[in-house]
Amino acid sequence: MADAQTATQAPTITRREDYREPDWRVPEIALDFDLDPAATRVRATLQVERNGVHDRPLVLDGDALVPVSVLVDGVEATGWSMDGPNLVIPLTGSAHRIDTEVVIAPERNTQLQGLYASQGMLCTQCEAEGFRRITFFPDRPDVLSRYKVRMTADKARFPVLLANGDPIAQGEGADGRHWAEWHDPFPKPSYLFALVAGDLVANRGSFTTLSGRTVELGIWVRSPDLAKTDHALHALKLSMAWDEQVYGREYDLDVFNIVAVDDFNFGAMENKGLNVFNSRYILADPDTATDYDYDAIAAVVAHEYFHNWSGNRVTCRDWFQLSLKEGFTVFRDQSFSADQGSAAVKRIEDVRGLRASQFPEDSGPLAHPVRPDEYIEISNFYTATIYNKGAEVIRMIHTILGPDKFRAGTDLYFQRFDGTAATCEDFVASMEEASGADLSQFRRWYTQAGTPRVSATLTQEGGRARLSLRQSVPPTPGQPVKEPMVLPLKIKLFGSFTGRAMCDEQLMLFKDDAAEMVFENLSETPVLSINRGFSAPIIVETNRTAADLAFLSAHDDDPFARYEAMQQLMLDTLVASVASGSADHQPVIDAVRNTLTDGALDPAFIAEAVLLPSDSFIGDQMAVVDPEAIFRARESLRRDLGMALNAEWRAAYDAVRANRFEYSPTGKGARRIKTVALGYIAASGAADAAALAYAQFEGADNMTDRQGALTTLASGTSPLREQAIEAFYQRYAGNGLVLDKWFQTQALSSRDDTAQRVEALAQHRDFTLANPNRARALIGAFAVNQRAFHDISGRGYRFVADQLIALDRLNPQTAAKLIPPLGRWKRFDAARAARMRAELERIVATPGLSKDMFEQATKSLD
Ligand code: 0A1
Ligand code: ZN
Repeated sequence: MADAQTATQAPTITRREDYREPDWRVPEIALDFDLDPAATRVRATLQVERNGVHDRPLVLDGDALVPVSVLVDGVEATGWSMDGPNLVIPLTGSAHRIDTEVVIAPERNTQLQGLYASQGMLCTQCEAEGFRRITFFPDRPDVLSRYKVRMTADKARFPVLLANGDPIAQGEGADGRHWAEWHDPFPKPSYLFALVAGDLVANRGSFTTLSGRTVELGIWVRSPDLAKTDHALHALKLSMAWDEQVYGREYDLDVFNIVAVDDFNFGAMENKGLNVFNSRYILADPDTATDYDYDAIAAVVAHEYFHNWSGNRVTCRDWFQLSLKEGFTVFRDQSFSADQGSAAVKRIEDVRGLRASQFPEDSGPLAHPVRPDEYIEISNFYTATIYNKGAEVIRMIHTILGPDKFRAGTDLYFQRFDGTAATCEDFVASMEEASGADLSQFRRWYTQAGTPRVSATLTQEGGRARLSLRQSVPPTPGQPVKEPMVLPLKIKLFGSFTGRAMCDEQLMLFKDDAAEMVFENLSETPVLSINRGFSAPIIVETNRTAADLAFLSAHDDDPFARYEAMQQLMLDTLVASVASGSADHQPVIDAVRNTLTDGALDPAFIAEAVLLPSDSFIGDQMAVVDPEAIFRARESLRRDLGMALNAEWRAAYDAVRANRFEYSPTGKGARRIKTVALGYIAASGAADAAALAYAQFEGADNMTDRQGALTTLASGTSPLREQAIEAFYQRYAGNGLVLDKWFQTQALSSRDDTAQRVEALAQHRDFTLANPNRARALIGAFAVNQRAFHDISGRGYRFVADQLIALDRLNPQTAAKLIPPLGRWKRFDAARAARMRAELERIVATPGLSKDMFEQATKSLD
């Protein structure tokens, strides 16, 4: 394996402070591909220019490439040498033409970086450092070039040939081969290069831009999938219009193509004019995709499209600046999705996601700042911190500046840095310059890791209330001591008697270790609503009672705060129950009844609000996680909620039971509440629950209802469980994306025997580690099933480690992403911690381990 290294070799650490401008620039590159899965010949012509005055040679990055020929200014070169994987060419002048030729084997590329084969097509993935697996090049984001690409391939196998930019010419060659040429007029870094060759068909559309230009759109898939592309095409058009309206950003080429591929390490990739997508984020029809899938498709299509400006037109100077494009673009796609449906529900989903993935990362061994200081393998830094915390940082700037000044800031940023490779500092400075705000202390959000904690205490004396705040940021690896952060806190008080607001919402910028806020002339006892809308990505502890929380869950006028109050009430109850073996469930039952029967509320919001926090989020609140006690406490509360509100759940269920599928906010809300209600009916132990679930499973006219029913059955003990699992498998045999759901649903089951069943599923004929979606569906899902993974026997740890060691040989990037659950050993009891560490040590000791895995596993042992 190319980037294999043994654990004994010292890893190369790349540091942000070592950044230096490139020695050579490459304003032009022409690539000529003779495509063949077994042996693709790549000829590259680079126009190189010396950058500044120096005598350093041209160093071209390579990864597992062997030069067939090297020419300098048209003449066979002799002075070149290899420095490890890289090609070093001494040059005397200030500008030269370099020609290289290599041969690569896409069909043997199991890493899925560079040029690879997937289901009969050839495609590329170059971010972050995949281009060097295709040709020798200064593979760093601050080298921007204009690309001309020519592809030749067998016409029958690869009738469609796509690359970045606009199509220029095409024609027939000899022996059944044909060719096509594409030119991209916009200078771009190599990580945005893409080509695709395959037997594909397109769902075509067009979009007329703000200034009246027509853009031809194409969603390219294999022909059986064509009927599943309308939703993605529609989402693309909505995204193009939204970016014009909200950010004034217009698309710039004549064509915009998206290609769906089945084997893909991440979600999708924003290559200029030629986005390549994991097919799970393109293909949808009601029978095979859930509402969650539909929403995710729209969000990812938007995300990749928005990168055309935030990422492509303005790119990153180096990979430490990754959040410059990712945090900003996630904020943009979140805002887009919020504008398409319920903004409140979207915010709840985003915060739930942040708490499930970023908060644990920020409190564990892999914690790093939004702008990291060093890395061994950059692929390991495509994290929830860079993406989701990065988005929260941009959201806070938006909150502090307000929408108009924020927009003035982004206009300035895009105008000033268009066509360049910029830094996070450039972004923040643009925001300051356009708004007049001082963001100096705010910059700590880019440099300090760890989730800030705020304790908020409200005390009352007569008509006056005093809010006392304290903040702290916990130590993280390499950062033992932290400075106070700027925390934008949205705050409001409500009267506990009338339920009325006692003041307008205040935006407090909390900047010091401690602060106070005084409220005068209060006519009744106030209840505190704080961090409304989740205005800062922090953990807040308050002195609010169960009664205060129940009150807010019914009266707060900010839907997020209302949801949050309910979550906190549930969490306090569950944590008390884990600690003492039981707790008073009545306040939760009353609050849930109140919300569930409030006819003024959006059903989609109700469905979110009445869901209990996950096992792992409950675990995150505890000093030592006890997976069994958490599971018992949660099941007990679920059962009591199910029984006490039996009539209400059934009424909610019956109200939407006969709905026909419609993809709309109302339709989605109805389906969501339906499956949540079904879950509670099953939790109550009702005799008819399995039959009800099976009827929903069988009669469903959409995947949301069908998978929802399967999920309920999969955690139960009814014989209908096996029947449903088998029927689902038969119905969707051959549909890879739906089979992923089949594996995932079983891996997430809360049954006692999940670990055994998952081990058996790993032997199933449809299981393969070669497809990242399939590996994530079984191994990734199982590793976040807190109860099953942390089985005291340690079999869950052993199984995951075995799988990751095997996966690392094929696909280090995907394997390394699945390490974090094992790295959480410090949060568990001594017996579990020892077993988890033992598996990490076994991984580190594996001969030929990739540097991706080496970095994740060794850091996780610290
Ligand atoms: N830039 C993409 C994410 C991405 C990163 C790396 C990849 O391959 C190793 C693929 C995609 C995005 O933000 O969508
Ligand atoms: Zn992105």
